[in-house]
Amino acid sequence: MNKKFLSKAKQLKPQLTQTLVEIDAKKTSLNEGDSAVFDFGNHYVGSLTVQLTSAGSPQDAPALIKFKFCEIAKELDEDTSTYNGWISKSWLQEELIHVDTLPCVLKLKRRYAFRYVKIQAVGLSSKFSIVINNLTAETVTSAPESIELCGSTERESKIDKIALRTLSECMQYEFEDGPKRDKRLWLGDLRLQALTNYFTFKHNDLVKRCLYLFAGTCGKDGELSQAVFTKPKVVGDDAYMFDYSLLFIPVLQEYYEATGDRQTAEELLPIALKQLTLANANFENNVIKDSDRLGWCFLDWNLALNKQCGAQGVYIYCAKYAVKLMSALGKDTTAIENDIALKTKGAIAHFYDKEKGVFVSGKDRQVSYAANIWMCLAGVLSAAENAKVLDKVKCAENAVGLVTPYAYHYYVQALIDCGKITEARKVINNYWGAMADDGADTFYEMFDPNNPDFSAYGAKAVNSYCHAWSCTPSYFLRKYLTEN
Ligand code: RAM
Repeated sequence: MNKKFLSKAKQLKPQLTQTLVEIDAKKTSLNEGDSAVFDFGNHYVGSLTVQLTSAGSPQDAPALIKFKFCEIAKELDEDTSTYNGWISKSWLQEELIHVDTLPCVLKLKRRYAFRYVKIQAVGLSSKFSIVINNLTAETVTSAPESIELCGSTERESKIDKIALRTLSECMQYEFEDGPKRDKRLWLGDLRLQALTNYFTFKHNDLVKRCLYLFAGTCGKDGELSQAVFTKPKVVGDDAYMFDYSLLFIPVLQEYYEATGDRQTAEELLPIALKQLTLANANFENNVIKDSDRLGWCFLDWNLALNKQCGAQGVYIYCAKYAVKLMSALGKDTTAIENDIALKTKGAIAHFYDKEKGVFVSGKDRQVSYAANIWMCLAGVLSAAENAKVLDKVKCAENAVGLVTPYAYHYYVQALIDCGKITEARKVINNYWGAMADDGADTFYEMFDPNNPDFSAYGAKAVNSYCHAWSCTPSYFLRKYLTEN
């Protein structure tokens, strides 16, 4: 723990703006077994207060009431009693509450992410019913209010609106990955949130706070955790991912570019560079070693994906950001540039399949979008060659596809980098547009257009439907796709 860094992070803790959103429940009356759904009309993050009374005879038994909070309408019908996913069912936003005395003002103290609230009278006596008078959500965010929408068509403006809401809902005391789950600061997610933030909310101190939270919690050897917990006290996760640790470098470089805050850049540069040194231990003859360990490197939630080639791409990509940052700070970059040249050579020799015209990964020489995207982003070939690579992947048989907006972000960026602007726009309109067509108020954690029920967790009841890493259309539209 670096106390100095953590005290900086503490000083930057933002105020949350609270807003009350009320629904008149029109005296909805429920007998035992009945339920009612209340629609707040948009996605919110906050707590809930419900005003309840009883009707009929005097209340001769406690009322046992179930609350279910849903981000999207489809979740309302999800049977969670049979949940068998591999992450905890405690993430399901459900409460079973006894109310001994009616009338009462029932405040549910937890913070939820929701648009819909389903209230079910699970246990009452036959002599009385419960009556719901009013629901109030006390919503919270640290995002500054209202940003002008951007987009060259109505559809794009709609995508922008949803993306902005996604980001602002995830802006709390930190940049959270998602307000339903895991409600915490993740490094890979932070990168995309920060990037979009510079073009939208410009809450740059929140990025700074998050940089110091990571820097203040790095392990003894200097490795940055994949995520940081801030409650009950600040602590780094005891898990590390190859790509996430490295992505601290672009986060820092882009922060410096956006703010000119040289002091922070100088102070955190050694930690950023340390990630390269540590990552280097995974290479042999300038080719990254493959690993079977689940979660050693993220890239995407497609569980079939081999990460070897993509990981090397991430390394080179991040090393180039280190060069950019060091050059801006007037430091000598020779050693890193030499390293990049060697790793680039290694990448082409080991992963590039000349015949197929694509990069392949792992001992089975897997062709995947993710591996090729990262090799393009790393720029191991020229932009013109990258354009061909991306075309080839599309035609490749059984190329492993992408299942998260996180991975789709990097796809769009790769397309833009090799000049395929029209195609990049198309991907945004099709992929994020499909979620908009699905009725999204905020964009999802995972979304596979070919398999709407997809969940990497083995059950979609725990999927998050407001996930910040999906907010980047607001970045792309402003930076590349809309004329001022
Ligand atoms: C999910 C988290 C987060 C992401 C990790 C890899 O569990 O919600 O968004 O960074 O996966």
